[in-house]
Amino acid sequence: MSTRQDGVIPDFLRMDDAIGSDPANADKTGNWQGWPTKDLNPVKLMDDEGRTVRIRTPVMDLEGLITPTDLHYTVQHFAVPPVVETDKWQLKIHGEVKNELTLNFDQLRRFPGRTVRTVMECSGSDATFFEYFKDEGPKPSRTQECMILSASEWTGVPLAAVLNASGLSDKSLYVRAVGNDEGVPATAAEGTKPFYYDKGLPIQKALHPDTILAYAQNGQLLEHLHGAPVRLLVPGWSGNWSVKWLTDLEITTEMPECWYHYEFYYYGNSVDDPNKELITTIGVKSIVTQPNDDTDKMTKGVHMVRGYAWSGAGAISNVDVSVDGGDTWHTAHIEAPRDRYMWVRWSYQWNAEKAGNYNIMSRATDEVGRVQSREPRYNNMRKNFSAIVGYPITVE
Ligand SMILES: Nc1nc2c(c(=O)[nH]1)N[C@H]1C(S)=C(S)[C@@H](COP(=O)(O)O)O[C@H]1N2
Ligand SMILES: [Mo]
Repeated sequence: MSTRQDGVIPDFLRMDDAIGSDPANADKTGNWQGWPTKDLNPVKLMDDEGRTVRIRTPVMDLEGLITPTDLHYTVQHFAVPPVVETDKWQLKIHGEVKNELTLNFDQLRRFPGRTVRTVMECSGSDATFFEYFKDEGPKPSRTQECMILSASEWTGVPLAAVLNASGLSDKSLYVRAVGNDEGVPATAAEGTKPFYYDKGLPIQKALHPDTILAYAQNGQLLEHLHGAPVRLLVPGWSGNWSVKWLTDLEITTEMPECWYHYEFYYYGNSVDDPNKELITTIGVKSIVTQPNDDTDKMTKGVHMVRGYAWSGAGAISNVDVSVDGGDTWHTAHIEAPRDRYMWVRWSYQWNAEKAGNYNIMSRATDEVGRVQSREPRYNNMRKNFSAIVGYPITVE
């Protein structure tokens, strides 16, 4: 990168207008390019070498729709796998196909590209609210804890293009996507052998044009923590389907028995529940970000209530806001665009004229008619909390 040094300005940086900076800036601290933005602090976990291995997103402090990549949450169940150089990477497509394929990075990028903007939510996001709703735990602070929820623009090639090139048959019904990270889950039965993270995507979702093999995020090649060189991206479905560090696509006739299917990311009452349900599409959900969830007092007057709303099943059609704990609801303004997989920002102008106690809530509805629920869908794994949360506020 070229910077101005010792008063020598290379020709390509020269412009006709004056260069320099207002003298007042000399007193200001901070990095020039970033100043004077508010410092955003994701919750982070480091490995022994001081490298970031886990990130939680400060959603309460975000503006706009795209989560900057360094604030985008990360989840991986096993240790972060070794870095694979892009030019050494290979993807094997095998199993129930006419031609088994091995693609390198260049060959993958010869397929026509596609960019998808989507919210990504981990099934474990907001899990502590299940205890809170049962009066078994304190109220979680999304501000303090940050969230396992983000949104990005992902660029890659449709998985369908690669599958079609390998030749599918009537018997090609699932795509088992395998990552390069290996381990044994902490809760696995004794004697469980180490395995690579994998998920078995049904062919219908695999062939959807928005399901992509992504190699870039927010305008840059993927970072290692997000699954470089190439990851699967399954918009609308819970984050755990978007397998990172892809090595293999195994096409199968039967649903493959992936450990994370019915041992971890499922709905049920217990591990032995005979009616366990695989978690796929994410719920319809909204959160209030302003006032943030650590605020309990406000002054009389006009306040903007703001937040995000999203759904895995379709665009958001409606957001309603209540300040009286759900007795009466008011239509919030939804800020464009309303993209199919993205969250929307919404706002509601609240004229808090009278002192007293209030309880702020938001309720999202999506285009297929799903309405955010008051009661959580309880399940023993505490997955996919999406219920309406109330925020008590005293106006003084
Ligand atoms: N290979 C691999 N892919 C994975 C996981 C994993 O443990 N290993 N975790 C999944 C889960 S649970 C989530 S929520 C998303 C998170 O993607 P991100 O870290 O890029 O945000 O990745 C998914 N893909
Ligand atoms: Mo997740």
